[in-house]
Amino acid sequence: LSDPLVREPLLERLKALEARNWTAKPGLGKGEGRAIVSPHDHRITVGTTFEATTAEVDRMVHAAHAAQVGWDSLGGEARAQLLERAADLYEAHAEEFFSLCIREAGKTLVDAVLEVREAVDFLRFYASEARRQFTRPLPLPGPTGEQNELRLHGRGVIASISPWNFPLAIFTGLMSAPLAAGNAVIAKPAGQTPLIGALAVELMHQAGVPKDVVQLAPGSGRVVGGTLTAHPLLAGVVFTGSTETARMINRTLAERDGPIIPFVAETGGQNAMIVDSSALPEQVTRDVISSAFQSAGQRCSALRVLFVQEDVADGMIKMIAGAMEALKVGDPSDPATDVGPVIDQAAKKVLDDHLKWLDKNAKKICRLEPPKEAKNGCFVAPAFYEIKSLSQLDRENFGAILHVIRFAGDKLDEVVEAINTTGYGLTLGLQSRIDTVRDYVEKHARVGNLYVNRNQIGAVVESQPFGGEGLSGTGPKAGGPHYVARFATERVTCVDTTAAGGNASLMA
Ligand code: UN1
Repeated sequence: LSDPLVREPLLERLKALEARNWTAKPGLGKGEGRAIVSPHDHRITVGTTFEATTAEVDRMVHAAHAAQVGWDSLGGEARAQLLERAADLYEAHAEEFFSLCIREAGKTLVDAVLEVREAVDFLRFYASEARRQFTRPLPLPGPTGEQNELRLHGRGVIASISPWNFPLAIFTGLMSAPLAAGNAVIAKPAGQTPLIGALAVELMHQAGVPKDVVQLAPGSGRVVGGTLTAHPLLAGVVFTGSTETARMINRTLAERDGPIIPFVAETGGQNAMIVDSSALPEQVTRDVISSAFQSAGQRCSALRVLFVQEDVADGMIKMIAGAMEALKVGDPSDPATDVGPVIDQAAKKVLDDHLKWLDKNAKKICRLEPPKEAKNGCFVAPAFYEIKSLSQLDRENFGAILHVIRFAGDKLDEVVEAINTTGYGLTLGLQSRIDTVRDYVEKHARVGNLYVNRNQIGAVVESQPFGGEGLSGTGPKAGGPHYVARFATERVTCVDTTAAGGNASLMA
């Protein structure tokens, strides 16, 4: 993108795509229409979504249930090939996805490119997992004359409930892992970003995944999410979003009729970075800026609380504040923009309220100005405040607000304990050149992803399986070796291969 020969023609093609009017419709039926507007400028309408009603969701689950056995019996190899074909189609339609990521979700161009890359990685990786675990039975030990085998099968219909902050990547991950395992999927995109989800599902169908096997269910959490999770035919739920919504889903699952089913949730975080006096200041500055402010801080992996050893704190804080001043906040379709809008007015209000609280209870270090066009959009410019202790923050603040706390060099154990005490356990950054410090943090910090001497966002599928523990989610890790099997049921077949069959042993 830094090469004008690549960037300029791409920007022209993206400009041309702005004329498109997009639609998201439930898999079956019509539902009710609602306009989707751009978070950076509410005067721009990106398209229309038709929300699924309770009756439509019910019909979709029944159709998916009827189609699932056929999908499961295709086997891992055939499903892998279809997911790989979908990955090719995603790549062929990458620019439409860029355009939608920018306009519907307010992503910067760089984030839009990363988003499509990650979605394609999920499709290819879960395809390879279908091949690895779902094509041959696993032979199990046993005495001579007995053959034992374990096979993985899809469980049935899985509800895939995904967030707006990765409207393509996470949407695709949560849809394709259960598909790889032989399930039918009802994919509920976030209320803010159904148009991206609609294009994704359309490409799945074009790739050859049957229409009833993967269906789009746009709509509200209450109507679509509520009906899906309470449905007696449902065989599992996979969810990424807030910890509160995960609790609500858990309650619905506990009270519903029907089988006991798995719930895979990836939720919030209160992510910290620990910087000691052996860290390299330039590197810390670069990594803090991207961890805290890229994607306008709207990543569950993002850095919220920076712990800096007091001996180096003044210098570090100054360098970070200086680097913040260089960030450009504004229109996400401008390739020079570093920080775009937040997703909607409700998100902005929560962050603005937190900033008001910080103005009263913390020390302001740096706060950028929102851009001129802010009045038509949802902007919360990056902010940096010093607080006294982590216990002052009672919840995750999902935006570009960074807090810093100083700690004494001999109090590393207390810092790690404070981080564990939040109950969240998603990402943790550590900037230190001291091996014993790293060993200590690795042993004691209860987090899912520890990043040492680098930024703490942008987990790569397969190389850095992603997900937390405690209030941050159930696991297994997305993009990791245990994820797809979580959506499968295990069946063991035991065959007596002696001539006499099973009765011989009864008579002996
Ligand atoms: C999320 O924001 O919900 O590592 C999780 C990363 C992303 C985080 C996704 N994969 O930054």
